[in-house]
Amino acid sequence: MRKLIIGNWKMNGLSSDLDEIGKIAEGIAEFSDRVEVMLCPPMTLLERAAARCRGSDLKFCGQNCHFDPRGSHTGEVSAEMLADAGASAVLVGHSERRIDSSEDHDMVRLKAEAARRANIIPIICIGESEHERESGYPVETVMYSLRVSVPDGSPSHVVVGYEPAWAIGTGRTPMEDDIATMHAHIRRGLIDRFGESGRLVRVLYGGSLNLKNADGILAIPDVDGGLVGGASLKAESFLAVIAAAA
Ligand code: 3PY
Repeated sequence: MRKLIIGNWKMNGLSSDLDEIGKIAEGIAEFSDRVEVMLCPPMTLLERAAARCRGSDLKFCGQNCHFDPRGSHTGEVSAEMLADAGASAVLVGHSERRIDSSEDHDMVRLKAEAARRANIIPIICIGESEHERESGYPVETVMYSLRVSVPDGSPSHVVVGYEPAWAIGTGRTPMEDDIATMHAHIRRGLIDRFGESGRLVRVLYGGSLNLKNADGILAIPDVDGGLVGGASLKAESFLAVIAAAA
């Protein structure tokens, strides 16, 4: 299985950054047989970025979607619209959305189902908060989010992102052993629920993944790739993380 690396630009990126996206698209060519790469630019750049990189191996991903295909939801975007703009996937349930927009597991599952209906891949993010970690039950918390956030039905074309919320944008990362334990639990949870197909679901690590820690984290068993925040904003550092996955 090829590793999957996804760059999450969050609320960063103007038209002047399209050249940087072009550099990423050119730079990944040498890794394409070993690593699949997606980028989540802001919505305002998605269509132009996808058009500019057409013909390259770089795929595009939305950062969020609504669970309805269309309707009276001012300011929202549907999975269908993302597909129409050139996205092959969408992040659902990123911890920043769970915190800023009070998204719960049920809503995340509805969004994941909407993505599947629109034929794009839901990247379903789960992970414990600092408080949940300190309460002593981070595994139970993450396993519960996995159960409720991931829809029933075939898990093919579903990706799970394990992102401890306390590691997002903080520069802190869990110990490698803790990442290994959590990923092993997630894998077991997927197999218990989906049988052998649970082995084929890619489980990514996200949370302050950068060029310094990528080698170690991406070598952990059951870490099938990564979600990269700040380090994906520049082609040079993003390509260094991609090289670590290759
Ligand atoms: C981060 O590492 O900051 C992320 O949010 C990745 O999705």
